Amino acid sequence: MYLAEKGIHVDRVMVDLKTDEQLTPAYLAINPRGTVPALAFEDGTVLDETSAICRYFEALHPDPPLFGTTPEEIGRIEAWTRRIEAEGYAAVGDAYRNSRPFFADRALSGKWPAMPQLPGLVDRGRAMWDRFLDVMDARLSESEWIAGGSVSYADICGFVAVEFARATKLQSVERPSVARWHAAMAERPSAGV
Ligand SMILES: N[C@@H](CCC(=O)N[C@@H](CS)C(=O)NCC(=O)O)C(=O)O
Repeated sequence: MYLAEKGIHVDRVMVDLKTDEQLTPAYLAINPRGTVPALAFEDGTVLDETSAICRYFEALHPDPPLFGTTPEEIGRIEAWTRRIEAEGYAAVGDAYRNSRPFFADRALSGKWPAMPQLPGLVDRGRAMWDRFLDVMDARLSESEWIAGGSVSYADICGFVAVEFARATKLQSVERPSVARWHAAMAERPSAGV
């Protein structure tokens, strides 16, 4: 979604998570962490974090800016992005990974020693998601976009978190300001890619 917003073309290879292709020797030779996405350079360097990959492209192509330009914008976008990752993604991830039989002994994504599922994290993840949505709703009742007056990487992160929650049937009571913002994000051409 970030690349589409920026109009950046990158050669991409799909990795099929449904068949655990990310854990095959061929993929682990590229990214030993066993997660997607990964950005591989010809010199063998690999970036294995989504935000880091986007920051790399932002440094190469600053316009249109999605990580802010003023010190205040940059700080606000970073603060919201980290919160969405640490609270939103974590909540959905905990509820999802600890409840699906497919992830038995693989409660953490990527290549780890056996990691048992902890059933208590399912309810905790749901409660965390609910609280997180309250915070998002309050923020979006006072601001058009998550980090301020224009769309930013924080909105992409937040949108993906909400989509992930919907896909895992986590969505609870509809929040009016989240709904308004979500509809605006869903209309962006980048949401369709
Ligand atoms: N913090 C990493 C997380 C990457 C991650 O966990 N990706 C998931 C897909 S959304 C994955 O690779 N899962 C592999 C697995 O479940 O084994 C990032 O933002 O790039």
